[in-house]
Amino acid sequence: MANKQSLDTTLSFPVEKIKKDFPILQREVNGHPLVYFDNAATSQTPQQVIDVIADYYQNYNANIHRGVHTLSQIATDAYEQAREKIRAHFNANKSYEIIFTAGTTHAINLVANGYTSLLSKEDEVLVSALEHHSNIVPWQIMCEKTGATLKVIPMLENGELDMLAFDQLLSNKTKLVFVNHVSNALGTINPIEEIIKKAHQVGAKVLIDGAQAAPHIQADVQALDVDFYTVSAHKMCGPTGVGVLYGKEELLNLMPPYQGGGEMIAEVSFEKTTYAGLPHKFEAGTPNICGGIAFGAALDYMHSIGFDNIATYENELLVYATEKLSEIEGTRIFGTSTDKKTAVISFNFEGIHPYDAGTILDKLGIAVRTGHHCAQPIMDFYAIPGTIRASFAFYNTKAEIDLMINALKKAKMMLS
Ligand code: 7TS
Repeated sequence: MANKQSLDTTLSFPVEKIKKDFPILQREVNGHPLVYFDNAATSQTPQQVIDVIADYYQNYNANIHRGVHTLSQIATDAYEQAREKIRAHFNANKSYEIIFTAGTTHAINLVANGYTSLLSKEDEVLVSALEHHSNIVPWQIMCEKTGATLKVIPMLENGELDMLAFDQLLSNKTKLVFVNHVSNALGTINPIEEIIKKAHQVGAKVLIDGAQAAPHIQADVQALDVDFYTVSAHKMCGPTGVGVLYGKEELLNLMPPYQGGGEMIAEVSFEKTTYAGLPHKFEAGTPNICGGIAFGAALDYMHSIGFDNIATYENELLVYATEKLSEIEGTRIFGTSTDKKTAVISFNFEGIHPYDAGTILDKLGIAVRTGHHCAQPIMDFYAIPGTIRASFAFYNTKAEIDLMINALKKAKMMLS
């Protein structure tokens, strides 16, 4: 414990105070204090956000955009205020360029569905080799329907994209490019500024999957000049089941609606239905009202800590964990730079299955993800079945990393 104290107080970042905001981090798992290193799968929720969720259901639960009654108006205002917070956070030009979705997967499917009516069989689209399945499969479905060709931007051994190959793949046939801002399996931060600029030079539009970047990096969609950007609230201290698609107004207007239903129409008759304007055209049905409001609260919480402070502190955790892990014999880390990475380490031990190591860690209260991380093409590239992935958040500590390192040494002894 003396070790823990001295390590944490050497940092100016008030991590011990921040940790207290997260009730779940006070619990034990399998008789050990929880060490939660599965933040890339989902982040934990601070009391400040839990309070907003409880307040919604205790005080103003109502459907939105449709009631004249007081509660409906309060809920509508809170939901639209959350949209405005999200707009400000990503520096979108207009709040109606922020479409509430169920998360990143839903947001990507919305765009893939929209472009199904805009592409033809002469067109090409490019996807990076570093993608989560949710930024691969919707485009495969879109290509099956349109006859457009899906081409892959390859990756390099160090976990970065092959940008020379990207240059060669781009042509005036390229209509769309899909890349994540940060790889969920490796943590690589992709050079999206360059990708967007080059894609625009040939007239292609770019969708950046920001699911893994958003908890660590504040993207400015106007400065990036990105066409579409997607995020999930549950990876940034918000609840599950809500996220956002940012899209440029003219592109959102070009796409037909994804789903039909209530609240997305201007007028309905059996002869002809006309659609509502943005954002409602893409928000059919009762949305996740409480989730949207809580997403706004989660952003407030993260801003109270500061995205720059978060990035600096998490990088310290990444450098520390990488150093400690590298000292264990037989460790192989995938995605090797620490300056172009968020705080994610994917690794293996020679001769040990990731699942077995992950199971022993769990017995010691340490949560990591093992497996292919919904990024099978990356595992195929390295010819491995999967990795052990430790993904850190700003409420994690070096002392917790020490616990993981000791547990890994134990697991290695037991399994080899
Ligand atoms: N894109 C990336 C880059 C992701 O990491 C994930 C989820 C998604 C899309 C899908 O997000 P959802 O909120 O719609 O499910 N990634 C992970 C992960 O790495 N472990 O569990 C989920």
